[in-house]
Amino acid sequence: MAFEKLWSLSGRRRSRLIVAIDEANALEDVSSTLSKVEESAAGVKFGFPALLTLGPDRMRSVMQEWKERFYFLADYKVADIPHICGVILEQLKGLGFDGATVHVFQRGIEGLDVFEAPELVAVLAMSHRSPALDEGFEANLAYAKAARISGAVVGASKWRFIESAKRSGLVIFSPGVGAQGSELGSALQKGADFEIVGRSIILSQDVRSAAEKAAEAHRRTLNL
Ligand code: NUP
Repeated sequence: MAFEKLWSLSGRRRSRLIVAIDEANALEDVSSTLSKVEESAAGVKFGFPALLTLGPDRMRSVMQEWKERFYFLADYKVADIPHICGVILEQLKGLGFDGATVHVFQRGIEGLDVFEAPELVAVLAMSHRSPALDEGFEANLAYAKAARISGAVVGASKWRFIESAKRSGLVIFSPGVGAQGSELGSALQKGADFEIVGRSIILSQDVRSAAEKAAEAHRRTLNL
């Protein structure tokens, strides 16, 4: 089953929360940050800020230490020629990531020749105004399905796209909640499976209770 580890942690914690850790202070003391969101989040998302702050060695050891407790999603929106996508995805898997975001508009993902890659999550619709991506949404969705990708990023405010990706059976990850303006739980209500939340938790004075509040809002929305 796709995203088995994520669903298992999600069930155990009654959580549909993935916390994006992009802020310097939270990254410098990353173990403390992880311990504050441990009871509320099923997953953690690291992008370039985490890699450029921690470096690959520290990132690997952090994920090794916490691998039983979080699903780790790599958010590098990989979009290169198939060979290089494969090289990058193998390296991300080697660092300890369980899943990784990829773009699909460039095509070629179906031809990846990789030994071991993280589970792929196609960026189908972003949370900001991104007309070029939105215009290609249905074609990119059909392509992602044909390429046997099981997950999709769809911005929390793009309800029509959430519904469409849901009908296709993809596991949907929605960012754009909190700091970018969408209400907690609003994407879940439209059919998203997980909400990716960063600054509204990480920059809070009390990270632990902000994460717990988000998880509670999700529990109420979905009756978890
Ligand atoms: O469309 C996207 N929007 C988005 O915000 C795709 C993403 N991957 N993200 C990521 O989600 C973004 O890189 C950040 O790490 C997180 C949202 O964080 P925040 O706006 O809740 O702080």
